[in-house]
Amino acid sequence: MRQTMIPYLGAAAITIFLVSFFIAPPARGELIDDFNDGNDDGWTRLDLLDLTGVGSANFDASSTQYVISSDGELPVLPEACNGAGAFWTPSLTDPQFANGTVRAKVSFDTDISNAFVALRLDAAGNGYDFAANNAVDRIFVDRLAGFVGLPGGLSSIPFTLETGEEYIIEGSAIGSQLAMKIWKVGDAEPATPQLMATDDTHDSGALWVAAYYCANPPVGGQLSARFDDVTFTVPEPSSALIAMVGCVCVSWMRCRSSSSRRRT
Ligand SMILES: [Ca+2]
Ligand SMILES: [Ca+2]
Ligand SMILES: [Ca+2]
Repeated sequence: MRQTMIPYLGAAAITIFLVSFFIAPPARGELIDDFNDGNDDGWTRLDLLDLTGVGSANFDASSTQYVISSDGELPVLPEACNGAGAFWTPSLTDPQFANGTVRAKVSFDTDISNAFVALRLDAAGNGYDFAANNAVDRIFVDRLAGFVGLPGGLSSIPFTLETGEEYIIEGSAIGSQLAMKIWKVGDAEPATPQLMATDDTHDSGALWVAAYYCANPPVGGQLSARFDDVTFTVPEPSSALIAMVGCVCVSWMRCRSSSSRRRT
Protein backbone atom coordinates (compact mmCIF):
# COMPACT_ATOMS: atom_id res chain seq x y z
CA MET A 1 0.00 0.00 0.00
CA ARG A 2 2.74 2.40 1.00
CA GLN A 3 4.67 1.53 -2.13
CA THR A 4 1.67 2.20 -4.39
CA MET A 5 1.03 5.57 -2.70
CA ILE A 6 4.52 6.86 -3.43
CA PRO A 7 3.97 7.44 -7.17
CA TYR A 8 0.76 9.32 -6.44
CA LEU A 9 2.47 11.48 -3.83
CA GLY A 10 5.25 12.12 -6.33
CA ALA A 11 2.74 13.04 -9.01
CA ALA A 12 0.93 15.31 -6.58
CA ALA A 13 4.18 17.05 -5.69
CA ILE A 14 5.04 17.56 -9.35
CA THR A 15 1.53 18.82 -10.05
CA ILE A 16 1.78 21.31 -7.20
CA PHE A 17 5.20 22.43 -8.46
CA LEU A 18 3.98 22.88 -12.04
CA VAL A 19 0.78 24.60 -10.95
CA SER A 20 2.66 26.95 -8.65
CA PHE A 21 5.28 27.63 -11.33
CA PHE A 22 2.93 28.26 -14.24
CA ILE A 23 -0.44 29.09 -12.77
CA ALA A 24 0.07 30.79 -9.45
CA PRO A 25 2.07 33.85 -10.51
CA PRO A 26 2.82 36.80 -8.24
CA ALA A 27 -0.09 39.14 -7.50
CA ARG A 28 -1.87 40.21 -10.66
CA GLY A 29 -2.39 43.87 -11.52
CA GLU A 30 0.16 44.82 -8.90
CA LEU A 31 0.37 48.54 -8.23
CA ILE A 32 3.79 49.86 -9.12
CA ASP A 33 3.17 53.46 -8.10
CA ASP A 34 0.29 55.93 -7.67
CA PHE A 35 2.69 58.72 -6.60
CA ASN A 36 0.24 59.63 -3.82
CA ASP A 37 3.17 60.07 -1.44
CA GLY A 38 4.41 62.89 -3.68
CA ASN A 39 7.76 61.38 -4.60
CA ASP A 40 9.27 59.11 -7.27
CA ASP A 41 11.28 56.87 -4.94
CA GLY A 42 11.96 53.58 -6.67
CA TRP A 43 12.25 55.12 -10.13
CA THR A 44 15.52 55.75 -11.95
CA ARG A 45 15.40 58.95 -13.96
CA LEU A 46 16.96 59.39 -17.38
CA ASP A 47 17.20 62.88 -18.83
CA LEU A 48 17.99 62.37 -22.51
CA LEU A 49 17.36 66.09 -23.14
CA ASP A 50 20.33 66.88 -20.93
CA LEU A 51 22.51 64.02 -22.16
CA THR A 52 22.08 65.18 -25.76
CA GLY A 53 22.40 68.92 -25.01
CA VAL A 54 18.84 69.77 -26.07
CA GLY A 55 17.66 71.02 -22.66
CA SER A 56 16.90 69.52 -19.28
CA ALA A 57 14.02 67.73 -17.63
CA ASN A 58 12.06 67.93 -14.38
CA PHE A 59 10.64 64.89 -12.63
CA ASP A 60 7.98 65.96 -10.16
CA ALA A 61 5.47 63.80 -8.28
CA SER A 62 4.44 66.48 -5.76
CA SER A 63 0.99 66.77 -7.39
CA THR A 64 0.50 63.02 -6.70
CA GLN A 65 0.84 62.49 -10.45
CA TYR A 66 4.27 61.96 -12.00
CA VAL A 67 4.98 64.97 -14.22
CA ILE A 68 7.92 64.64 -16.61
CA SER A 69 8.56 67.98 -18.26
CA SER A 70 11.22 70.14 -19.84
CA ASP A 71 12.84 72.90 -17.86
CA GLY A 72 11.60 75.68 -20.15
CA GLU A 73 11.01 75.73 -23.90
CA LEU A 74 12.70 73.20 -26.14
CA PRO A 75 14.00 73.90 -29.67
CA VAL A 76 12.69 72.33 -32.86
CA LEU A 77 14.49 69.05 -33.32
CA PRO A 78 16.47 68.47 -36.53
CA GLU A 79 15.43 64.81 -36.64
CA ALA A 80 13.95 61.93 -34.67
CA CYS A 81 12.63 62.39 -31.12
CA ASN A 82 13.95 63.36 -27.69
CA GLY A 83 12.66 63.42 -24.15
CA ALA A 84 13.02 62.11 -20.65
CA GLY A 85 11.78 59.07 -18.78
CA ALA A 86 12.12 56.90 -15.73
CA PHE A 87 12.21 53.18 -15.21
CA TRP A 88 10.93 51.26 -12.19
CA THR A 89 14.30 50.36 -10.71
CA PRO A 90 13.52 46.78 -9.55
CA SER A 91 12.14 45.91 -13.00
CA LEU A 92 15.57 46.18 -14.62
CA THR A 93 16.73 42.95 -12.97
CA ASP A 94 13.56 41.25 -11.66
CA PRO A 95 12.57 38.48 -14.15
CA GLN A 96 8.92 38.87 -13.10
CA PHE A 97 8.81 41.90 -15.41
CA ALA A 98 9.97 39.95 -18.49
CA ASN A 99 6.40 38.97 -19.41
CA GLY A 100 3.30 40.96 -18.64
CA THR A 101 1.27 44.10 -19.06
CA VAL A 102 2.01 47.63 -17.93
CA ARG A 103 -0.84 50.07 -17.54
CA ALA A 104 -0.72 53.76 -16.70
CA LYS A 105 -2.95 56.81 -16.71
CA VAL A 106 -1.42 59.38 -19.06
CA SER A 107 -2.16 62.97 -20.05
CA PHE A 108 -0.46 65.68 -22.07
CA ASP A 109 -0.05 69.28 -20.91
CA THR A 110 1.00 70.70 -24.31
CA ASP A 111 0.36 69.86 -27.97
CA ILE A 112 3.99 68.86 -28.65
CA SER A 113 4.02 66.38 -25.76
CA ASN A 114 3.82 62.65 -26.36
CA ALA A 115 4.14 59.77 -23.93
CA PHE A 116 5.07 56.14 -23.84
CA VAL A 117 5.15 53.22 -21.47
CA ALA A 118 7.77 50.58 -22.15
CA LEU A 119 8.66 47.01 -21.28
CA ARG A 120 11.90 45.08 -21.69
CA LEU A 121 13.65 48.40 -22.25
CA ASP A 122 17.18 48.58 -20.89
CA ALA A 123 18.96 51.68 -19.57
CA ALA A 124 20.61 52.18 -22.97
CA GLY A 125 17.23 52.41 -24.69
CA ASN A 126 16.97 48.97 -26.28
CA GLY A 127 13.53 47.36 -25.97
CA TYR A 128 9.82 47.93 -26.66
CA ASP A 129 7.67 51.00 -26.22
CA PHE A 130 3.92 51.58 -26.46
CA ALA A 131 3.54 55.18 -27.51
CA ALA A 132 0.78 57.76 -27.71
CA ASN A 133 1.88 60.52 -30.08
CA ASN A 134 -0.36 63.48 -29.28
CA ALA A 135 1.37 65.74 -31.84
CA VAL A 136 0.44 63.57 -34.84
CA ASP A 137 -2.52 61.70 -33.26
CA ARG A 138 -1.13 58.24 -33.75
CA ILE A 139 -0.32 55.27 -31.50
CA PHE A 140 2.66 52.98 -31.92
CA VAL A 141 4.10 49.70 -30.78
CA ASP A 142 7.77 50.09 -31.47
CA ARG A 143 11.17 48.53 -30.96
CA LEU A 144 13.77 51.02 -29.80
CA ALA A 145 17.51 50.81 -30.35
CA GLY A 146 19.37 53.44 -28.33
CA PHE A 147 15.95 55.13 -27.79
CA VAL A 148 15.50 55.44 -31.57
CA GLY A 149 12.43 53.73 -33.01
CA LEU A 150 11.94 51.94 -36.30
CA PRO A 151 10.52 54.12 -39.11
CA GLY A 152 6.77 53.79 -38.66
CA GLY A 153 7.18 51.51 -35.65
CA LEU A 154 6.44 47.79 -35.54
CA SER A 155 2.76 48.68 -35.82
CA SER A 156 0.77 51.92 -35.71
CA ILE A 157 -2.66 53.43 -36.40
CA PRO A 158 -4.17 56.92 -36.22
CA PHE A 159 -5.73 57.70 -32.84
CA THR A 160 -7.04 61.09 -31.75
CA LEU A 161 -5.35 62.33 -28.59
CA GLU A 162 -6.30 65.60 -26.95
CA THR A 163 -4.13 67.77 -24.76
CA GLY A 164 -5.56 67.91 -21.23
CA GLU A 165 -7.57 64.67 -21.52
CA GLU A 166 -6.66 61.56 -19.52
CA TYR A 167 -6.05 58.22 -21.19
CA ILE A 168 -5.30 54.71 -20.01
CA ILE A 169 -2.40 53.30 -21.96
CA GLU A 170 -1.62 49.61 -21.76
CA GLY A 171 1.38 47.81 -23.23
CA SER A 172 1.84 44.07 -23.18
CA ALA A 173 4.84 41.86 -23.93
CA ILE A 174 4.19 38.13 -23.52
CA GLY A 175 6.62 35.84 -25.28
CA SER A 176 7.13 37.38 -28.71
CA GLN A 177 3.60 38.88 -28.72
CA LEU A 178 3.36 42.64 -28.24
CA ALA A 179 0.04 44.44 -27.87
CA MET A 180 -1.28 47.89 -27.03
CA LYS A 181 -4.59 49.32 -25.87
CA ILE A 182 -5.48 52.91 -25.23
CA TRP A 183 -8.73 54.59 -24.26
CA LYS A 184 -9.94 57.85 -22.77
CA VAL A 185 -10.68 57.72 -19.04
CA GLY A 186 -14.45 57.26 -18.72
CA ASP A 187 -14.77 55.43 -22.06
CA ALA A 188 -15.16 51.66 -22.22
CA GLU A 189 -11.94 49.69 -22.34
CA PRO A 190 -11.45 48.22 -25.85
CA ALA A 191 -12.26 44.49 -25.88
CA THR A 192 -9.16 43.72 -27.91
CA PRO A 193 -5.85 45.52 -28.41
CA GLN A 194 -5.82 48.21 -31.10
CA LEU A 195 -2.25 47.25 -32.01
CA MET A 196 -0.47 43.92 -32.10
CA ALA A 197 3.00 42.96 -33.27
CA THR A 198 5.35 40.01 -33.08
CA ASP A 199 9.00 40.49 -32.25
CA ASP A 200 11.51 38.33 -30.39
CA THR A 201 14.49 40.69 -30.28
CA HIS A 202 14.22 41.44 -26.54
CA ASP A 203 13.12 39.07 -23.79
CA SER A 204 13.84 41.08 -20.65
CA GLY A 205 14.35 44.62 -19.39
CA ALA A 206 12.73 47.40 -17.43
CA LEU A 207 9.29 49.00 -17.18
CA TRP A 208 9.34 52.70 -18.14
CA VAL A 209 7.24 55.82 -18.43
CA ALA A 210 8.50 58.64 -20.62
CA ALA A 211 7.60 62.00 -22.15
CA TYR A 212 8.95 62.89 -25.58
CA TYR A 213 8.58 65.16 -28.59
CA CYS A 214 9.68 64.73 -32.18
CA ALA A 215 10.95 66.55 -35.27
CA ASN A 216 7.61 65.76 -36.91
CA PRO A 217 5.82 68.14 -36.74
CA PRO A 218 8.74 70.63 -36.54
CA VAL A 219 7.72 72.49 -33.41
CA GLY A 220 9.46 73.35 -30.18
CA GLY A 221 8.04 74.46 -26.85
CA GLN A 222 7.30 73.10 -23.43
CA LEU A 223 7.36 69.34 -23.05
CA SER A 224 5.12 68.01 -20.28
CA ALA A 225 3.29 64.72 -19.80
CA ARG A 226 1.91 63.24 -16.60
CA PHE A 227 1.56 59.66 -15.40
CA ASP A 228 -0.39 58.03 -12.60
CA ASP A 229 -1.61 54.66 -11.30
CA VAL A 230 1.11 52.55 -12.90
CA THR A 231 0.39 48.83 -12.59
CA PHE A 232 1.98 45.66 -13.86
CA THR A 233 0.04 42.46 -14.53
CA VAL A 234 1.58 39.05 -15.07
CA PRO A 235 0.04 36.97 -17.87
CA GLU A 236 -3.32 35.32 -17.33
CA PRO A 237 -2.97 31.59 -16.75
CA SER A 238 -3.64 29.90 -20.05
CA SER A 239 -6.44 27.35 -19.99
CA ALA A 240 -4.49 25.48 -22.65
CA LEU A 241 -1.51 25.37 -20.34
CA ILE A 242 -3.66 24.15 -17.44
CA ALA A 243 -5.02 21.40 -19.70
CA MET A 244 -1.51 20.48 -20.86
CA VAL A 245 -0.18 20.30 -17.29
CA GLY A 246 -3.19 18.19 -16.30
CA CYS A 247 -2.63 15.75 -19.19
CA VAL A 248 1.08 15.44 -18.43
CA CYS A 249 0.35 14.69 -14.75
CA VAL A 250 -2.42 12.16 -15.50
CA SER A 251 -0.18 10.39 -18.06
CA TRP A 252 2.70 10.35 -15.62
CA MET A 253 0.50 8.95 -12.82
CA ARG A 254 -0.85 6.22 -15.14
CA CYS A 255 2.67 5.37 -16.25
CA ARG A 256 3.96 5.18 -12.68
CA SER A 257 0.89 3.21 -11.58
CA SER A 258 1.30 0.55 -14.31
CA SER A 259 5.07 0.24 -13.73
CA SER A 260 4.51 -0.23 -9.98
CA ARG A 261 1.85 -2.89 -10.75
CA ARG A 262 4.40 -4.66 -12.95
CA ARG A 263 6.91 -4.61 -10.08
CA THR A 264 4.41 -6.15 -7.62
CA1 LIG B 1 -1.78 59.62 -7.89
CA1 LIG C 1 6.56 57.35 -4.06
CA1 LIG D 1 -3.41 65.60 -30.53
